[in-house]
Amino acid sequence: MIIKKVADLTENDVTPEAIYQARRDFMQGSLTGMAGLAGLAVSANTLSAPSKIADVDLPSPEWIKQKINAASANTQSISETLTPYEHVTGHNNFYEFGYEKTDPAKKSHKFKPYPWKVTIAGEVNKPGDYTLEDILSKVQLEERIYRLRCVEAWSMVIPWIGFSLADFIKVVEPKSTAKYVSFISVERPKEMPGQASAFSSIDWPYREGLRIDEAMNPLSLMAVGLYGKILPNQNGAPLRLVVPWKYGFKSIKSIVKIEFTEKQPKTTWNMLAPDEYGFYANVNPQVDHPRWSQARERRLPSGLLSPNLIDTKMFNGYAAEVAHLYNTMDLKKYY
Ligand SMILES: Nc1nc2c(c(=O)[nH]1)N[C@H]1C(S)=C(S)[C@@H](COP(=O)(O)O)O[C@H]1N2
Ligand SMILES: [Mo]
Repeated sequence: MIIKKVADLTENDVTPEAIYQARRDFMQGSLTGMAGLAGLAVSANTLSAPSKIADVDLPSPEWIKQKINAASANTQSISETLTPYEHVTGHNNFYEFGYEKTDPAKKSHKFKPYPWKVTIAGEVNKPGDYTLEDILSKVQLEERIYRLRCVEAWSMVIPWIGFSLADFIKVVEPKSTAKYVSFISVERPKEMPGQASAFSSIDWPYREGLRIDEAMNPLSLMAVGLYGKILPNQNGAPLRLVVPWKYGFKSIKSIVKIEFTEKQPKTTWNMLAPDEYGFYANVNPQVDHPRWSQARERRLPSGLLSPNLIDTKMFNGYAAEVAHLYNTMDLKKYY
């Protein structure tokens, strides 16, 4: 592989995770690679014309719109510019709907996120099925502006609407044996063309996990909206995790199950390529991905002429809030 200077990197150099995996499968002679190869040409960002956020009205029950409207406003000060709505909702990773960045926006119309329920299982005193309405009646919604840093070295700044994961965890009362929290995404191949594809290299459903102290950190957010509106399908409707100090793949979308476990749970990208994607996946400019540098990132919107490269910060700029969680760990080993 040709090593380029970071300044010369374009989207085509930083191969999306799944396409890389498909290419690797192909080299090993499996059928899954064929589709991957066909998809190798990563399309340029052809985003549709900006929509006025005020006009955005996604189909959803009235009760959730009201909850989102009543969410308390963001209070932290943030000096960075918000990534425009059309980029936040037009450039996505959601492999259930396809590998291309524009697939989730284009191919998620059939997906029906309401009504919704989440199964709580494992080491808790209050397991069971919780409807979304039930969950939202027990927590407070607020706006939080977070950076989102994808492992592919692009990033955005997104105003989420959500609730503190810790607040909901307290509701279900974990036992002392609960050391990890595992999250599972929805599996609906009839509504999700990426899951229906025989060429997908992912073993569905998508899964992720956190250590319980990471899950309880005040920064860990469960999002139900963005830009003051309900979460669009392509961003993980109706309920997704946002862990801003970790690479984006930890922020699992469309969650249907949360299980409290004694052992570290399996996670999708780690299962696919353990040398490249660890369980921890903390944003760290000093620990490079085996195939590219993590020292810098392209802040979207970014184009060929104005790539908008910025330095990546330790823990994505959240070191003050989370560095203590990893005091005794070698972050090169636990990447
Ligand atoms: N279920 C599921 N969750 C997922 C993904 C996915 O493919 N499936 N992609 C992850 C990756 S790699 C990133 S960068 C973020 C992107 O979130 P966004 O599309 O809302 O920006 O979602 C994460 N959550
Ligand atoms: Mo990502």
